[in-house]
Amino acid sequence: RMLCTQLAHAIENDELEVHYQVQKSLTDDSIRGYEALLRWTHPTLGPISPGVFIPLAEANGLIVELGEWVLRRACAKAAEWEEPHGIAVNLSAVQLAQPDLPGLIRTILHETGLAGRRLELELTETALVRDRARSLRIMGEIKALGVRVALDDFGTGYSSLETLRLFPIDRIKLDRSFVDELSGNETVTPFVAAVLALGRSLSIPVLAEGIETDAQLALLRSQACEEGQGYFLGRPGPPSLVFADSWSAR
Ligand code: G
Ligand code: G
Ligand code: MN
Ligand code: NA
Repeated sequence: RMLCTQLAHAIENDELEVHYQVQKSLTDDSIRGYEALLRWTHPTLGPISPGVFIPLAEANGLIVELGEWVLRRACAKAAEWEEPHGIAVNLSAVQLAQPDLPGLIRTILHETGLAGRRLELELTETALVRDRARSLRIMGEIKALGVRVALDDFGTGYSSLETLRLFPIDRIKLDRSFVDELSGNETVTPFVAAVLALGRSLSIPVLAEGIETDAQLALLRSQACEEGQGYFLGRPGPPSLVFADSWSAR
C-alpha cells in the first residue's frame, strides 16, 4: 500500500528515530542498559506505531534495511556511553534469515567501536524456532563475537521450554502481559513465580517487562526478579530526554 512506499523512503527523508528505554537491576537500581525502539513520524499522519509498521516492513522485506539502520544507530550511540551500560536491539525473524547476519554485526561493531559484550540482541521464540538448526549455527557465530542474546516476549510463544533447552540464552524477558497480571495481587501470580524459578534453576537472569506501578515492582522484587523495564522505571524517549540525567542516576 501507500504506507509501504512511504516507509521505503522514511530513512532518506529523515523520518525515523531510535528511542531508548532504560533497563534496571531490581537488586540495586543500577542501570543495566537500554533497549532501542524504532519510531516513525509520518509527514502528514504523524507518529505510526511500530506495532503497525514493523509487520508491514517484515512482510515486504524492508525490515532488513530498517533493522540495519537501527543496529548501526544504536551501536554508535552506545559506544558513547561509559561501561558497562549495554544496548539491546530487537531483531526480526526476517533479519535472522538473512545470509550473513553475523558478518553484518561484526562490521557494525567494528565501525562503531562498540565491544560485542555490550550488545544484546532480542529475539522471540517464534523467530528462533523457524529453522532451529540454522538459528543455532547463527547464534553460535553471534556469540563468538561476544554478543548476548535475550529471549523477548517470553511466555507468549509456543515452545518456551524447548527454546531454553536448545539455545544458549543470556536473558529471559518476561512478557509484559504477565506483569500486567500482578496488578491488584498481594502475592506474585503462579506463572510469574514459575518463570522466575525457571530462570534461577537455569542461571539465566529474568527481566520483567512493562512494569507500570510501584506495586508490581515491589512484588517482583519480593521474588528476587533480577531486572526490570517499564514506564514506572523509565519511558522510552529520544536520547536528548533519556540521557539528560542518566549519568547522575548511574
Ligand atoms: O515501542 P512499541 O512497544 O510500540 O513496539 C512495538 C513492537 O515493535 C515491539 O514488539 C517491539 O519489539 C517492536 N520493535 C520496536 N523497535 C523495533 C526494531 O528496531 N526492530 C524490530 N524488529 N522490532 C522493533
Ligand atoms: O516486544 P518488545 O518487548 O520489544 O516491546 C517493547 C515495547 O513495549 C516498547 O515499544 C515500549 O514502547 C513498550 N513498553 C515499554 N514499557 C512499557 C510499559 O510499562 N507498559 C506498556 N504497556 N508498554 C511498554
Ligand atoms: Mn524487545
Ligand atoms: Na518484549
